[in-house]
Amino acid sequence: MPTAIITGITGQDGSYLAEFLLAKGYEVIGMVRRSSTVTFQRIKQIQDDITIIQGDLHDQSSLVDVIERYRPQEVYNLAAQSFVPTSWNQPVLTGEVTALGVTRLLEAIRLINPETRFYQASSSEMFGKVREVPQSESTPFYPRSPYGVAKVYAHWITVNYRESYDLFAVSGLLFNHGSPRRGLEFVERKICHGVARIKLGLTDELRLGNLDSRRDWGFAGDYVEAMWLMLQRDAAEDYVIGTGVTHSVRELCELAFSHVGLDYKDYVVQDPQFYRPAEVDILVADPSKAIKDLNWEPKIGFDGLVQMMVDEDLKRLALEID
Ligand code: NAP
Ligand code: F7E
Repeated sequence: MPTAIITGITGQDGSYLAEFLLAKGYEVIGMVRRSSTVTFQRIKQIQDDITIIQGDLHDQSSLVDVIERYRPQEVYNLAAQSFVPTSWNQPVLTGEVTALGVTRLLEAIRLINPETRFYQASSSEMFGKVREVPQSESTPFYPRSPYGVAKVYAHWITVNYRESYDLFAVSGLLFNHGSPRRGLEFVERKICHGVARIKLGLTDELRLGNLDSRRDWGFAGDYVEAMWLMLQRDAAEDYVIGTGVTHSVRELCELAFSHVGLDYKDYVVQDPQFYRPAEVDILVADPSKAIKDLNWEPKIGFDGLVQMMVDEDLKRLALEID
């Protein structure tokens, strides 16, 4: 039975990846940081099937301890300060966790168990002010936030450890992916959750920022399979993962509201507090390398994702107010 360690297992992607690896017969070890409150909401359904160990990307010795104790075949580094606006408020913390945390983990692997295969959760935010459309593995980076800058560092340190020490270390350049487990602060969940609240009469407005920015949104459950596929290859290479289709935040609003028979113009209020100091205007993936090498394709598209998220939030909220 292969062993995999997932950092960030309590996050959206960590929970889907853990379920995916369990179904493949892996022993799954989830690294979680200490918190005064329990953060296991997304993994409660699999808690008896996984092992939880404490560790923090700030703390080198905790990472050494995790690698030493489990000597995993695969490590998936999903932990990060992942919310872009927070990265302007907490740029140093974002750099410590999202950038330097990766070096700490790679060092632990290099020193203790260099046979371990390593996946780094890189991001389309690295393309930022895009140099070409669509974005592929060879598109130059131009990050627009401290988060994007930290992810560029994390990407290059992963490439560098592969080239310097011959580690099997890969970087997955994933475009936006949501799900009913997405954090409430990210725009697709904020909109779908807001629509459900409005439909159920819990509120009568939804305050948003820039409606014109465009993203390539996919379903998180599809994207964790691509992470795993990257680590099953003979050679370590980096891959862009996305749907190849882009939509504006406004289009997302239109679709989510119309799914429940409402018009977004009656409820959405634009609020300057949600605008960013520097925006990423358009992202759209060219996933052709992943389609060819990994035989990977997204199963759920934009419409299916948005409808699933609205329906799940309607169901959940209806139960809560029952
Ligand atoms: P998420 O829901 O925000 O989860 C982040 C995880 O990181 C949580 O489990 C969090 O733990 C953990 N974490 C934060 N700081 C930590 C620290 N210092 N030490 C250990 N763990 C820490 O993020 P996600 O959407 O699942 O994304 C997973 C990864 O993919 C992230 O690296 C993100 O930047 C990257 N990514 C995401 C997308 C996307 O669209 N979702 C696209 C491209 C790349 P707590 O539960 O304790 O907070
Ligand atoms: O913003 C606009 C906002 O915060 C998307 C993370 O998972 O994906 C995510 O980063 C767009 C931006 O995601 C609101 O200005 C308008 O243009 O959902 P978001 P993100 O910044 O693209 C990448 C790939 C990651 O790696 C990240 O970890 O939506 N927008 N109004 C808004 N965004 C938010 N959050 N809230 C609003 O009210």
